Amino acid sequence: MLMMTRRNAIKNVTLATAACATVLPALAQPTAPRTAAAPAITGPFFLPRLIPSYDAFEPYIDAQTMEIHYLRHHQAYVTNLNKLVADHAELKNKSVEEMLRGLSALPEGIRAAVRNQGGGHYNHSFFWWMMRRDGGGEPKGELAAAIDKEFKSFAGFSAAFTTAATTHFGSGWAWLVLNAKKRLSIETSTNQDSPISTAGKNVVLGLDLWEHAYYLKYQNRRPEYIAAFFKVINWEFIDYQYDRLMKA
Ligand code: MN3
Repeated sequence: MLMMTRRNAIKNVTLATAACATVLPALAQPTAPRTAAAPAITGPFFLPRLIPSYDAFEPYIDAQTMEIHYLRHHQAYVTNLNKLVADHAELKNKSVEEMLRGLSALPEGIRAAVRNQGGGHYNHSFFWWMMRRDGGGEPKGELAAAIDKEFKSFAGFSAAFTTAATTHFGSGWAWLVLNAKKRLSIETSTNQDSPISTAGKNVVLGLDLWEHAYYLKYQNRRPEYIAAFFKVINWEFIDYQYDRLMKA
């Protein structure tokens, strides 16, 4: 477990609520000893406690990658976002989701920084939810029907998602997005750009395509990493997420 005060733990739950718009206690995953202490935590935003253990997704996503990705990369977005908020009163009292949905309303001088650091925090907070130990398989219920309608079959969806993720040039993310008309589509974004910065769009599923997400284990073999991700997808959460967005 991360060494954390009860107060911080409560704040982290609050953050998870803000970042993911939902918390699913039923999906709480088993905990296991972590291999490194958490960094000092300051500021209004915190690393969410969403990873059961760094080796939870072995052998598909290796423990060292998870630890560096979570404690170093995600923490850096959190730290930088906190610096921004400390320096800019107009960001006070906004959730990271509000910032990203309202980028155009922000002063031009800080827009890119919020987009990058806030996007990094939001996307990663979501990403940890999207995976689980013994995950994989296929969605059920309404999402399964919607995927069949849009992509003919789950195989059609996974093939299209894999192609988009494989051919995306450079760093970014691959997404399954629900648009304002409640239709599903696959898209990719560069850097830490989030689909939610486009009006009416919401994220159903996302995959981190930055090399820091896979290079230690897969080096330049991004297609193998994408296939591995499909083995750990937390479809229970994705199904719930889709149902919630459809009712919104
Ligand atoms: Mn990342």
